[in-house]
Amino acid sequence: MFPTLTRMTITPVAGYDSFLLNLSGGHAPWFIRCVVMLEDSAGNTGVGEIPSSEGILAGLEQCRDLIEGQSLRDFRQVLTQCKARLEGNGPEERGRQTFDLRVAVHVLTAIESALFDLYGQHVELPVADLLGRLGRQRDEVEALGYLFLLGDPDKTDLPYPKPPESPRDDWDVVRCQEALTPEAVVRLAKAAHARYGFKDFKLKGGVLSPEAEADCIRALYEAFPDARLTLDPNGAWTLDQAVKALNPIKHMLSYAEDPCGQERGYSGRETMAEFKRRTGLPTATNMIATDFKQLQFAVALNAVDIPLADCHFWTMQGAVMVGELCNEWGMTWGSHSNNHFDISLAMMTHVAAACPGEITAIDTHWIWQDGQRLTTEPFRIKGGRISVPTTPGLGITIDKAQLEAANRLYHSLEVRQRDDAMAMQYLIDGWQFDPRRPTLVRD
Ligand code: GKR
Ligand code: MG
Repeated sequence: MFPTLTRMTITPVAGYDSFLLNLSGGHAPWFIRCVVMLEDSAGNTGVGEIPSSEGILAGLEQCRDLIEGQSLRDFRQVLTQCKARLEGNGPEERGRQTFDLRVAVHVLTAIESALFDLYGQHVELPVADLLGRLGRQRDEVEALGYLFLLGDPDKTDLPYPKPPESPRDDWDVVRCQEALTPEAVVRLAKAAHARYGFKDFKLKGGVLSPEAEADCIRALYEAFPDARLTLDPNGAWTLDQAVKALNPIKHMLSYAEDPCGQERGYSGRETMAEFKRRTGLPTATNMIATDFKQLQFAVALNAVDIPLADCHFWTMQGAVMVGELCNEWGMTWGSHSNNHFDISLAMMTHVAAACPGEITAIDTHWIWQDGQRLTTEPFRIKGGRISVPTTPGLGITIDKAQLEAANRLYHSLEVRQRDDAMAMQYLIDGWQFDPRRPTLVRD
């Protein structure tokens, strides 16, 4: 006997963030997310976490009557109906920011996650065992150390987190301080390695000149010669700039993430294919293969080796489908991330655990949020790995007090959409986003 879905609760939340720089600007001291909780008549609760925006909150509301009152047995039909209703809102585009601005796919993922969590609890299986054709493929998921260049928080009057008076380790200190040089990047990597044991690192680029960012990779390579390294300028560079900056360091990189994008009448998929031909470097993307149609074109052009199929914008089942295709086609699955809480960490872990074949270490921003939590026991990164739980569902329990506090923080702010330009304007007067110009290159 399957329980009935009794109530959906939508809770926008906020957490604190450091002054992380990227092509979109500088992260504000807060990031916002949205938590969806579904209760059923058996007394269980399923959860999902996605980015938040007014469009996303409205999209979730739009699906409420398709969910509440339905049987958990029909959870796939519920998802199909929600998808159809959201598609009725019209086509959407990812946009040119570093982050994905679509509504429908995010909304669907939050509902999907909560439904899989409930279904898993009902049939007493972890979500990883339910996703995809093959179910769980691994008991541990590798994560990479996601490094950023950081702005100086003291150049703003914004409430960025400060190093604690008695820091637990160097990571507690460095994640709150300016980092704009190769030495500072290596210090971040060493501190993250000491706490989390990462074997691989990704540096977010699109901030300094391509050559200055290549120098950061040189320094990382010297410090961690065995790590899989990558650099991600979010398509800011021209094809020629990307080849010039990365060719000399290609032996240090395992792959290049979105090194170039659309230019002079050529699509990003075309320039990435040309980049691969000219450098021989494998490429990864979370910008030019973000749905199945785009993936088809990317594969046809041989533009991408590693689609970073973040479940938040592919759906959990969609991300695993990409993993299955990668496995069949000799490509490598990976996952992108944005700032997130521990519910998303659980979602990404289950998805990665269900992808067959060799996958690359998943992205996670969690190290920047570590210490903040919405669940009673966030998954931990140890030795660069996250254990996949064997408990039913997502294997997490919401900490109601923490959730309420994060919701209060959200309501105390006026932030309703991610905006990285606001903080950047403290560093450069009148700064505006330009998808083709690194954030600190403005002469
Ligand atoms: O958090 O600033 C950031 C990143 O730039 C993020 O917005 C990107 O979506 O992590 C992302 C990426 O790999 O492009
Ligand atoms: Mg990326």
